[in-house]
Amino acid sequence: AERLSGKTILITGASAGIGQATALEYLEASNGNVKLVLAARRLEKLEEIKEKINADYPSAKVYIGRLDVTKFDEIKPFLDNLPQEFKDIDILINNAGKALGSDKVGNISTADIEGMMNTNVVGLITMTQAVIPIFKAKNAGDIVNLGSVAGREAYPTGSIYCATKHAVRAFTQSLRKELIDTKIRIIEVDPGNVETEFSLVRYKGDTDKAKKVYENTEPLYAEDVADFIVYATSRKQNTVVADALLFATNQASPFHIYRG
Ligand code: 8X3
Repeated sequence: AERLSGKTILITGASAGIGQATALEYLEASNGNVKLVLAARRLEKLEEIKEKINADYPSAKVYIGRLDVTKFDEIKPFLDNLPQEFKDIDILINNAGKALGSDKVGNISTADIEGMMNTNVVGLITMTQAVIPIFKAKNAGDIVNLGSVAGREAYPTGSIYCATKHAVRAFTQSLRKELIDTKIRIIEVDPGNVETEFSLVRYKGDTDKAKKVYENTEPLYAEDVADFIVYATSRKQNTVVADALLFATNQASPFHIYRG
């Protein structure tokens, strides 16, 4: 879309899944006419993605950088140290996030609790706080926060993950209200099941358990969510897709999934 032309887009968790797919979708939608800042912990993965992008879209400008959003002190320096031509961010995709484990309350490890809280909540908040001054200075910019159906409906064995996504939702709503007198758009995208590394991470490498989540379903894929994110951020400036719940056609809640 023409509205995306020349935009600088920062994506966290860009090495895989929805983050990676969103990077590629922006390139496709703009014919390579965007500047991408791809941040993730796995720099090797980002290097592969950059190579592929350089081959497919020679005109595209891509900056990759190692960033762990749970290293809160590194977020602001990451932005400050961006090459000049990537500094003026127009769209922030707060995508980095994860579920860790499926234990019931009483058995959840502190490491898992902190892993989810620090990534999904504190990391997202810290990144947002770091980018907001850039947006306020030009009275423009889009923030897309990746929530989840888990931020609307809490389910057993997901207490912490659900709590983090409810937190994302509350933070997002407050932020949108605070920015009511600006042109900054705050967008929340809440997917249901999406077949990515998500379940493999949740079940800590148990491929059988991870596969079962999507078995006999037609799930959403990362590309489908990416397609929607690009749609949401390329609406006319007077329109904000404030809030969207995104399901595969055969899903209606965390536990209403048709398995034909
Ligand atoms: C991921 C979807 O249903 O596992 O956010 O919470 S679910």
